[in-house]
Amino acid sequence: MSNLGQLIEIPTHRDERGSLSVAEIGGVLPFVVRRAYWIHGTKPGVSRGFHAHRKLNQFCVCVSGSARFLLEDAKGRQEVVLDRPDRGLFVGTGVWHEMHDLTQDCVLLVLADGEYDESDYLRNRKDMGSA
Ligand code: T46
Repeated sequence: MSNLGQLIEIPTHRDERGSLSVAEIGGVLPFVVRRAYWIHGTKPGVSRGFHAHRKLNQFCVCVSGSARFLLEDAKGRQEVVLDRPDRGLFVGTGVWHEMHDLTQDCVLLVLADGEYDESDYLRNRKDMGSA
């Protein structure tokens, strides 16, 4: 199977109060974070994404609920379900990604290594080779 998105266990401190997960440089974060955004309140049956990025790298965590990622590049496809706040998915440049089956309680946190830039989006699968 193709390994387009890297699943990463996030160090988590668990005690009698609950849990605290940490993503930091030198730990699980492979880049300096320049932007954070989160997707929530997704309507039932709605899918999102459907693009790749030319330069952007991202680290995605479902801090609540779950979502199914479909990842694709010229070499293959991979499906990943994110359903734990202590596990992240690294999605690098040039990887087509779609998010499906977001639960109503899904809060999908995304940490990115760049600011928002519409020109970084590849929205046609046929342009994937040019990333
Ligand atoms: C991605 C997946 C995982 C901004 O103005 N600033 C931002 O930083 C972002 C991320 C979005 N927007 C605006 C652009 C659109 O008008 O928010 C609106 C919704 O964004 P979009 O349709 O791109 O959302 P998704 O869920 O399809 O994709 C998002 C990210 O845009 C994308 O980079 O990799 O989540």
